[in-house]
Amino acid sequence: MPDTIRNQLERDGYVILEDFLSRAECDELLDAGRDLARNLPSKHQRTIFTSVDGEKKQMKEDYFMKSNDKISYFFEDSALDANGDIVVDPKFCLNKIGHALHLLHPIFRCYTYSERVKTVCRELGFRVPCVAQSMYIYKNPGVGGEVIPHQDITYLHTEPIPPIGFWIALEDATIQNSCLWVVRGSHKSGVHRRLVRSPDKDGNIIMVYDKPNPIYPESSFLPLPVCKGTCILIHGNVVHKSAHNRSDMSRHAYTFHIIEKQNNKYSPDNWLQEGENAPFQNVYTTPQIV
Ligand SMILES: O=C(O)CCC(=O)C(=O)O
Repeated sequence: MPDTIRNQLERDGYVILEDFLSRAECDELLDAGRDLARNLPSKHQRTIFTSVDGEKKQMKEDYFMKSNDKISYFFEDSALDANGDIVVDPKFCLNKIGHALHLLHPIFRCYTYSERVKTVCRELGFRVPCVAQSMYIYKNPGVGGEVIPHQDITYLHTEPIPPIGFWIALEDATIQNSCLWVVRGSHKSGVHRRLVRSPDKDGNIIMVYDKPNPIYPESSFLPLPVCKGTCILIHGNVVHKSAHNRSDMSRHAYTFHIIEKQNNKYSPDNWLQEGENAPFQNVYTTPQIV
């Protein structure tokens, strides 16, 4: 069988596309990410994002739930004190920005709806590939928090065709500065857990996990160090993670998720829903705005 990206994704659960962006293109995105980080929200609007023990906390947050159609800022757990004051170098205080960069920011929009993305979607066999969300991930030196092992389908549940993540390294991602780690082939093991809207409509918990996160043996993970400009395609069911960045180098990345809209069910229980201001736009028919 020819080693097409479709076959690789089916076999391994991920695909490494080297030189997806040039160094200059990465620099343009890096500048955009750094520019955004220079305009931090005021003290009372600061929300932490951590995948470790903040899971429940941020799910209650309106700010998180309403970020589907906004450019919202999420801080590192260790960057804020209890009053919301920044206790690290402010240029390193962000965990990520999301989840509508692809709709609202001209530079991120241009790269998300690019010819290269369309080509990959065609090669993967998508019929109506739509962008559901986008994030700029900072993974800043010293403070960049751990991302616990997870499958993206836990958060963006679609059936029968899983979502695909495009994860683009804007800087070299190494073991030292916390590259992605994957469990190769784990996408063949079903959906391990789901984050769903809470049935308790009167309570203040909006989202709940249906089960605890499974324990994945450390030895099953494979590191994916990649050069600046590489795109890693991530199957929605493949287990992946990244460690706390304890190095003195940042590891910025831009990522977005594509879902198939034809003959595929996007769960109404997902935290992120399509809205008037957050349409899931078709990659093939959305023009690239330069
Ligand atoms: O960039 C990272 O460190 C992890 C990103 C990730 O796992 C995700 O977005 O699903």
